[in-house]
Amino acid sequence: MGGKTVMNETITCDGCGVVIQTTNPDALGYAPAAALEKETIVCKRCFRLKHYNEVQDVELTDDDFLKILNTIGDTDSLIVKIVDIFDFNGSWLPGLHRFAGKNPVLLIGNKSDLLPKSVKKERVIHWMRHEASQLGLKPVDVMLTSASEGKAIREAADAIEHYRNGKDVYVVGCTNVGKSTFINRIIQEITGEGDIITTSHFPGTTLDMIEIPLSDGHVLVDTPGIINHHQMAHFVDKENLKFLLPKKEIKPKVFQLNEEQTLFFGGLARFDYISGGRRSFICHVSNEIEIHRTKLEKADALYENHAGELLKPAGHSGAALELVRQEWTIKEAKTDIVFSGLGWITVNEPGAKVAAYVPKGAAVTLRKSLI
Ligand SMILES: Nc1nc2c(ncn2[C@@H]2O[C@H](COP(=O)(O)OP(=O)(O)OP(=O)(O)O)[C@@H](O)[C@H]2O)c(=O)[nH]1
Ligand SMILES: [Mg+2]
Repeated sequence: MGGKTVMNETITCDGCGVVIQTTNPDALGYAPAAALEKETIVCKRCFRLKHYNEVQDVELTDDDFLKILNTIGDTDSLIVKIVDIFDFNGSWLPGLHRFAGKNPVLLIGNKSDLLPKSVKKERVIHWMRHEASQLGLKPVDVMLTSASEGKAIREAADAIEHYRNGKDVYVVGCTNVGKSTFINRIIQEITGEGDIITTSHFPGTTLDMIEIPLSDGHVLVDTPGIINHHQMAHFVDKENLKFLLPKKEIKPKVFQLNEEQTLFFGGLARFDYISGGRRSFICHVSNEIEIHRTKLEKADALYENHAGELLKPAGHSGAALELVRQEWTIKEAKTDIVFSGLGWITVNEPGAKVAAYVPKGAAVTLRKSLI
């Protein structure tokens, strides 16, 4: 690990994969000439991310990232697809077959530390396998890890070694699912070296492929995450991302609601309980997001007057978001109403008439309960 990554005489950043240049401090990939003498070379953007948790915007587009990933289809390799178990559908990456080609796929649900401790791991893996098959993917195996806490990393590394059959490995997935954190952990397991690759809660941290040499001359490759514009993270300001992404185990909050009561999730989403008698709703959202209860008849005015203040975070600069409403009568016992990227509400008994509101462009869906 470490050392200069020389490909066609270009030097790339060990943190994000971008090509290093030493001439323009404001352009992508800048590093002062002296930095090239170091064993680990990082660009200015990675340096600032790591030390100040501050992100420099880049001019790379979705197309640039797709172009990078499209080269994987022509390889003979193992694909490790990582999803965020907290935002399974939002981080699913529907177009995988387009760039994975015919290569086998190992599916990993990451961020297991966010699920309540009472949840059985086997159940979640079973649920993931079922969802994957519904979405048209037949993975060679399904695993559940916590890259940040180092849980099941050894098992994942062993599975990768087993399924790669002496080939290269590409780790792919949506932005922010924890690909780089996962690879850092694997490196740590094997070599003992600490965080080499830059990770952050900002979408779009890794900018190009980063090759990690394996013992047999093959490589394990970190890739830039595809940005899913439907994810909640894109509706809030950078400084509010930290409220959105949970860091710790989610504590389910139970609300006993009467008919015609409303819950607000900060200023980002709204849930109306319309009819079905007094009943309980179990909310699984980041502990940092405040849930505010009110009467349905007062909800519109409350949002109009207090989005960004009482109901925060809201949209950019605290502005109210254009929330789009969807209504259902819950038909199945144990249904989750999923606010993509924000969490979900579990409804245990059928018969409730409800409405959910999310920012225009974000997704809200029903699913068989995860927990
Ligand atoms: N709770 C929790 N957070 C995690 C875990 N793994 C990664 N994270 C956090 O998720 C965020 C994104 O992690 P990265 O490793 O940068 O994600 P990535 O998939 O490489 O993102 P891109 O490079 O943008 O594609 C960071 O804030 C990580 O700390 C995990 O297992 N549990
Ligand atoms: Mg990354």
